[in-house]
Amino acid sequence: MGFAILNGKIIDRSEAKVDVEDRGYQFGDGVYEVIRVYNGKMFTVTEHLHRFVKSSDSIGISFPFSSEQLTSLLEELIVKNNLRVGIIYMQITRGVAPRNHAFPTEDVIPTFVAYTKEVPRPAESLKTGVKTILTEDIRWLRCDIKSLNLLGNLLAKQKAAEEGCFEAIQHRGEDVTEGSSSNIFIVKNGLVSTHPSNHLILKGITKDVILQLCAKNNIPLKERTFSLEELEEADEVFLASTTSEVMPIIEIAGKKVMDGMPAPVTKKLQELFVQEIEKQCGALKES
Ligand code: DCS
Repeated sequence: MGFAILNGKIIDRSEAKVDVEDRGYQFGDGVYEVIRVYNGKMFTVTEHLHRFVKSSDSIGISFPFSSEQLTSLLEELIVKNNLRVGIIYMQITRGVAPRNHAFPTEDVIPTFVAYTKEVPRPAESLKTGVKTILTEDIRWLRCDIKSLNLLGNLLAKQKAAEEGCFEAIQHRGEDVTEGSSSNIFIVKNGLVSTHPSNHLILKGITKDVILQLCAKNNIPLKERTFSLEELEEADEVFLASTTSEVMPIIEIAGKKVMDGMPAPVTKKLQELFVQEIEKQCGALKES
């Protein structure tokens, strides 16, 4: 099982226990992050920690570490767990207090937990692409906070799983927002479009890397809301997330995207994304 971090200490993972009155357990009163690890090195760690602190601040949990402290703790955890390719999952909750919806009035120590998991790169799906469904976005209006409350996302992903699909593309009425655990991009006549980073979606770190790669490589990109009709008529569609990287979408609600094969702009961005990983984490093994 390896080791985990509980409130700043690295301990045996089997000893990392949560109180029944932890507010994360009872209310989902907390925030989380997932960081990719390649070759034992964290990818875009600064960006993830920045978003973690921002999510935490936005619900009034004061972050108990400096970014430098947390980075070195996470590095230590990777070494102790001998993690090469995988993820770090971490979360912070408001802490343990007698159950009451309102925040505790006395000082409560937030509960911080982190652990690692081996997760290979999804080599096969990156090559062939994945299938998706469409579902109404029923989530709250602060999707920019990486909250532990994921019920809307879970119901969407479960619906996808039941239909043998990898992801659910959510929409509010006619407007496409994002996947249940990813950001969604379309390509039409060479222009890449993705939902603006506002309260309706999570500002993905992978999305931000793609935005920078497009800017640097003269690939036209616009952050704008696009419709279900535009999604249906797109030349290419792909999703982006920490675990899935730049993942081609080849089918939506039973209909093929063009000829149902990963297409040139998506493939170009996959190539540029791998170069970015290799810049930060060293060469990736051919899989
Ligand atoms: N949108 C939602 C709702 C997400 O949950 C995620 C990632 C993203 C977008 C993409 O963000 P990143 O590019 O920063 O990963 N969700 C994480 C998760 O829950 N597991 O892995 C990634």
